Amino acid sequence: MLCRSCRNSTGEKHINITAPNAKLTFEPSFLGMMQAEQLFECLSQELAWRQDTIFVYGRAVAIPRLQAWYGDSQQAYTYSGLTLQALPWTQSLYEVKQAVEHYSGCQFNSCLANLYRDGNDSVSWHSDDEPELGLNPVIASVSLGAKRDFQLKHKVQNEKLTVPLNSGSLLLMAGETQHYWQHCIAKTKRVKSPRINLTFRHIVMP
Ligand SMILES: O=C(O)CCC(=O)C(=O)O
Ligand SMILES: [Mn+2]
Repeated sequence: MLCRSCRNSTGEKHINITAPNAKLTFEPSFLGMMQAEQLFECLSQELAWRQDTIFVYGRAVAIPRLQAWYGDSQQAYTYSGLTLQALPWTQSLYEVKQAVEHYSGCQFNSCLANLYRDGNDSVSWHSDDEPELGLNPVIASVSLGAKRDFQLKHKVQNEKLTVPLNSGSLLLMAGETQHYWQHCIAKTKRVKSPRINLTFRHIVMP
């Protein structure tokens, strides 16, 4: 897998998003349009999408999206009382991981994949701050398919940001971002088509 940014060594396409207590780098064309489209088709077939439920106040609630968890062997990830055991990397997911590592200079050992079937699917406000991600984690987020707004809000200051995540884009969140900011993908009537998001993470083994 080739990514356009890796071939273009000028680095001019990076957007460093300036916000307090955040380190956000956005690369709108990490993958070419055709490449992103092919990858979307491939991953929508290839990944083991599952409908998970979480427990909210003791009640099982279906989460509003499908997801799948991949990674190096033995990786498990727990959030909201749900533990996902990592499946072994598929060939195409592994190639994306390598491209993201090459671009970012960071190593990742797992990936949470989300499939938003349409604008009715969402992820609510949260930070990627689970203890197994360690202090100041780098989260690398690749988007494929429908464009969705990634919203961020500062936990203390009255600051908000919206990054429209287009197909083929890469958003890197690093530094103190997860301590100070929450993010979400809100439901929207505007979007009728599906989107896949891949968040590459490094899980610290206990
Ligand atoms: O779909 C996205 O862009 C965000 C997904 C996300 O925040 C997560 O999986 O933790
Ligand atoms: Mn997140």
